[in-house]
Amino acid sequence: MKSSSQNFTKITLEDFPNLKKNKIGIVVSEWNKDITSNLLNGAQEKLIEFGIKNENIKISWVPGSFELVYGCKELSKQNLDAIIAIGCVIKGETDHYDFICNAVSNGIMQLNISCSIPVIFCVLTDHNKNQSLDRSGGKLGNKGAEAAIAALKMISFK
Ligand code: DLZ
Repeated sequence: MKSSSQNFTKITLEDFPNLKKNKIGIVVSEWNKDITSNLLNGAQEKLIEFGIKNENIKISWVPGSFELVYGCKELSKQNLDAIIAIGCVIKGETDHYDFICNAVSNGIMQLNISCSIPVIFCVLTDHNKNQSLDRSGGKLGNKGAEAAIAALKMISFK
């Protein structure tokens, strides 16, 4: 299996020596829950591996990826250091896929402009379920774990 962090510069525990007090919000979409649950597990495990306390990870569920933006906006009012938005949009027979992908990616980009904390984009936008399975703990790693690393890097950036 590919390393979940191979697209990023390699990091070690020493890169993030003191994350005991940092708080991270994760907003997760219920749509395609089998996939988003795996992404959530990947993110949570990676955050804990690097020293974030489990009680400092606030997880909130929303119905679908379209609602991730509102969920992240609400969580951004709490005392958190970063937010990860987790969703999975799979192409169907209509244009719904394009509308949701555009809305959620633009919405999260806007939050990154308006909020004082980073909002990490962990939304799979796949053409079929196999692509999503490959990226949520399958042969292409776990994008949730990659999103967790991105969140930690952005906390240290700040
Ligand atoms: C309606 C819909 C469809 C067709 N497909 C997906 C999807 O693949 N992934 C996803 O996260 N959500 C989907 N949704 C639900 C929308 O995101 C949203 O929850 C509803 O349109 C209600 O606003």
